This record gives sequence, structure tokens and C-alpha cells, in this order.
Amino acid sequence: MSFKLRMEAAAENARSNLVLALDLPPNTPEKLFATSKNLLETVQPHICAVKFNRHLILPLGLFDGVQQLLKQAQNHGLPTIMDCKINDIGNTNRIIAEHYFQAGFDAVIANPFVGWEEGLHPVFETADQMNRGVILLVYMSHKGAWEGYGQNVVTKKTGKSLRQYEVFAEKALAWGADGAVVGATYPEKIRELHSILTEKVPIYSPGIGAQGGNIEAAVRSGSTYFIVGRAITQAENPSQAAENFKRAANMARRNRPCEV
Ligand code: BMP
Repeated sequence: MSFKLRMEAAAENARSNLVLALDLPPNTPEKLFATSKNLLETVQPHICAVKFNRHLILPLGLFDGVQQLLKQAQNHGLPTIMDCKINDIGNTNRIIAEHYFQAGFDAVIANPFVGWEEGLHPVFETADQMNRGVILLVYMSHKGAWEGYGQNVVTKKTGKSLRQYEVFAEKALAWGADGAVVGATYPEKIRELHSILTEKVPIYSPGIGAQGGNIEAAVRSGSTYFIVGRAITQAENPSQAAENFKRAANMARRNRPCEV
């Protein structure tokens, strides 16, 4: 089963489209590991997948603590995503992807700015060989995202002027990406990009809560998966916070107009 279908099955099974960003503030490796393990255990009934970032990879090590957390997630039937934003030459990109896949990650996030040939082609090739997924950044959630993702570009093929994010959405379709990251902080961009990507490339939206994005607006605009970090991991009651996000998203999905 492809990563995209594994995500659909996990969401269906958990009755949740919430992806936990397992991000914690710096601490000793021992404390980070223990807190992550507990968090994952208490929050897992409300999520469909877990996204890891450098917050844990750097202090815990990929094949040490992180691999144990990956096994824990897998035991709960939760796919895992490595948010490594791959962004180098092809040979390096392939090695990065291979390491994360060998450790047990089900998907990696990559940056389409580097292009296909000797860029992301080797990553998609490796993912195909190992039956894993690749999710592309299409419009990030932070304030300065417009400087890169929002700039006007003239495409080589048609000479037409487009926004960088529109070009990236076309690439996500052409390259067979398993998902596209579009910030929940820009619901109008989600709407626009959903009309290009349709359901072929599901939208993953980070930026909910701590960055000001709203989960209902992301649902209404066409996002499929909702990535939440600090608003859960640093909440007084992480399980309750996750449950609240899950319920809000499910309610908004039920009331979503059919044109989205
Ligand atoms: P938080 O909910 O705490 O803001 O965390 C969001 C997570 O998603 C972080 O791991 C961040 O690096 C990641 N992320 C993001 O916030 N915006 C993007 O456009 C892409 C991301 O991967």
C-alpha cells in the first residue's frame, strides 16, 4: 500500500486527521526521550500520524532514541513523517532519504526549490524502491513565506508568469508527491492550491495554534491533514488539547461545503 493510502487508512481507523508534530523545547536527551514517549502514549488515540523534526533527531540520534519512538508509533498503527525538508544535490538527498527510511520513517518532507534532475528525482526513486512517501513544501506557514513561495516566476516552458507556489503544486502532481505542505495560516492559499491539487495530492497544514492558524478554516479551505505541535505538546493537558483539535476538525469536515 502506498504512503498516501496508508495515511488514509490510519485517519479512517483513528477517526482523526490530526498529525502530531512531536516537537519539544530543548532539554537533556533523557528527559526529551521520556517526555516524548509519554506524550505519544497519551495523545495517540486522537491522532493519525506523527511528524518528527530536528528537535528530537539532533539530541536523541536517529538510530538511538528516535528509532524507539518510531517503533512506538508503529505499534499504534501511526505512520511517521520525517520533517527534514530535503534541499540539497541529488546524491546527498538520496543518502538523507535512505537513512531516514532505514530508521523506519514512512515519509520525508522535501523542498521542490532544488528541482527534479539531480535534485529530488533520487528521493522519489528511493521512496518508490522502499515503498515510502514524499511530501513537498508548497507554501510554508511563516510570515516570510511569500518571499520565496509567493514570488512571481516566468516558467521556461510557456513563458507565462505564475506564482512560485502554483509551479510547485504542478510539480507535486507531475512528480506524484504523496502530499503538499500548505500553511494553515494562509487559508486563501489552501483554497487556491486545493483547486490545482484536488484530492490527488492531499494538503498537510501546519501552523495551527501556536502560529495563529485556525483548524476549522484549514478544513473549510480544503486541507486533509492538520499538523499541530506546540499547542498540544506544551498544553497543560496534551491529550485533551489533541482531542479538542480532533473534534473541531471532524465537526468542520462534516459541515464542509461539497465544492471543496
Ligand atoms: P507548531 O504547531 O508548534 O507551530 O509546529 C509546527 C511544526 O510544523 C514544526 O515542526 C514546524 O517546523 C513545521 N512546519 C511549519 O510550522 N510550517 C511549515 O510551513 C512547514 C513545517 O514543516
